[in-house]
Amino acid sequence: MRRHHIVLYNPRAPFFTMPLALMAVGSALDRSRYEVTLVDGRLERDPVARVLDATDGALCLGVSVLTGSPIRDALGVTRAVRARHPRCRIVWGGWHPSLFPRETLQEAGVDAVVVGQGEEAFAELVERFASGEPGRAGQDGKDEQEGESTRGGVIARRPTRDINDFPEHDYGLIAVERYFALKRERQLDYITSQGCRFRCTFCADPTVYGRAWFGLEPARVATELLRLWRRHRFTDVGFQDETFFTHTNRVGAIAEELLGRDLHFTWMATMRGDQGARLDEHVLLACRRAGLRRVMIGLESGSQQMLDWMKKDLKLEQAFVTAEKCRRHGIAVLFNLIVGFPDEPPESVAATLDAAKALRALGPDFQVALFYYRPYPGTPITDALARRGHPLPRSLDEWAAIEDSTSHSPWVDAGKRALVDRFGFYQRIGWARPTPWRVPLQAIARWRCRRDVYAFPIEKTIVEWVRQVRA
Ligand code: B12
Ligand code: SF4
Repeated sequence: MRRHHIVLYNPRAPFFTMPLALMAVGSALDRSRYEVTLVDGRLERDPVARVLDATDGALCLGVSVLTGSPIRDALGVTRAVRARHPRCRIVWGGWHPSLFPRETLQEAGVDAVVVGQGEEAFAELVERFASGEPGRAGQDGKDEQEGESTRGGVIARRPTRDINDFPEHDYGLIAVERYFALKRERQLDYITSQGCRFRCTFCADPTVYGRAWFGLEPARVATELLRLWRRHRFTDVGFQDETFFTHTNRVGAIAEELLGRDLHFTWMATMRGDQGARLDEHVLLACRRAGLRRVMIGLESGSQQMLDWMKKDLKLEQAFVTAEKCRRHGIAVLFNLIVGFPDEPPESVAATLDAAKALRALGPDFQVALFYYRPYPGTPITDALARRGHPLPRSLDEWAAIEDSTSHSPWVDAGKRALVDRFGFYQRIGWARPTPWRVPLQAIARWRCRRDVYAFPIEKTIVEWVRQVRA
């Protein structure tokens, strides 16, 4: 029997994390009936040409779309395929279409949107396309009405299921070695859970997954990683979960399973500031022995008032307890911080920079990354902004441009932006691992940070100039 061809497209993005979402939906298709090709825009010189070629005669193109610049790329590919291959059904899934299904269907090329978890919904859609049931494109585009859409097209949504019910992700869908080369390390990306139990008001996860959480069985994680390691010989794993450390017992069991299989690679995972503080010492030790080298913590703010406002549900002290515990066990930490929340007072920004300094001073293994707040959709903060009349993007094209300018986050004035940018530079240099050329600069950088003196940033200008000349 001839297999139908399904093409999956991952838009261009700044990093080379493996396209786990499309691997998940592609792996859930019946491969005896469907041939799956995954195209990643980040790996292609001309993504549109590559997708046009791949979709020639294909039944369906599935596109994974995050808010921001990936939308622009997704639109380009979608419009080109719609024009060249009008019979190929086009389905958008992922975070942005999940939050704006109806608006996404306004785009003429999109025939269907999958909201939330994609495995089951996409498999069902594809079955329907294959059998010619509703959702089938005519020569001139959409010709069927169904689901909740008002303009034609389908909105497919299935109750979130336990991810243990789904098949193993097929890494054969991607050119694993190319990702290793682009990342400049043999790091495999892997995900052990979906959803999050918390309720931070700047984050879309509670909206998309309704605070549900499902985690793979520890034995399955270790078995799959062992199989993957035999095939790909990676040296590190990046666990891309929202919060890997959600359940202490499960994390401990994963560590024990890895140790039991004598797996020798390091790994990094996401953690909340409070989770580390609560984590039993023996579990953290087991993780360390099993290869844990670094955790990434979204601390967001150094102001307790701000943390309470965004319902982060953690005490600042807990983040410091976590940091100290990690230091004792030789585990590096990257803290992500955000400034410029709506109406954030200057004292709160100052408190965040102070927390960043204190954490950074723990040693070169303790890094901080500072981001500016942006009103991403599907979050209570953004909804509140809309209610008070703050202008927000309205179309796909406008959401695509949200990262292009500062106009969507006007709560940081030019002065504060300069302060944060300069602080970011000096803290990076000041507490980085010393090298002969860095040492004199480090003394100045630390002095500046300690005293909050960032005027006339001549060292910053010189370093940036040298970097530019070298590039
Ligand atoms: C890896 C990652 C990235 C990578 C993208 C890698 C890639 N594939 O291109 C990078 C680092 C580039 C990235 C960027 C951004 N990211 Co990001 N990222 C993640 C992360 C950690 C993992 C994504 C993943 O692979 N998950 C595993 C898969 C299996 O789950 P999934 O993505 O939810 O996919 C399921 C469904 O969504 C659906 N689905 C997804 N795609 C498709 C496609 C089709 C056709 C179908 C049918 C279904 C479907 O089915 C999948 C299986 O159930 C998530 C957090 C998380 N753990 O999910 C954040 C997350 C997706 N990112 C987020 C954000 C905010 C961003 C940024 C907008 C901003 C930022 N500063 O990080 C930028 C995007 C803009 C840009 N310029 O690229 C938000 C999403 C918000 C949103 N509205 O898009 C998340 C959820 C983090 C969070 N909690 O806020 N990110
Ligand atoms: S920011 Fe992290 S902890 Fe908070 S709701 Fe989102 S995924 Fe969960």
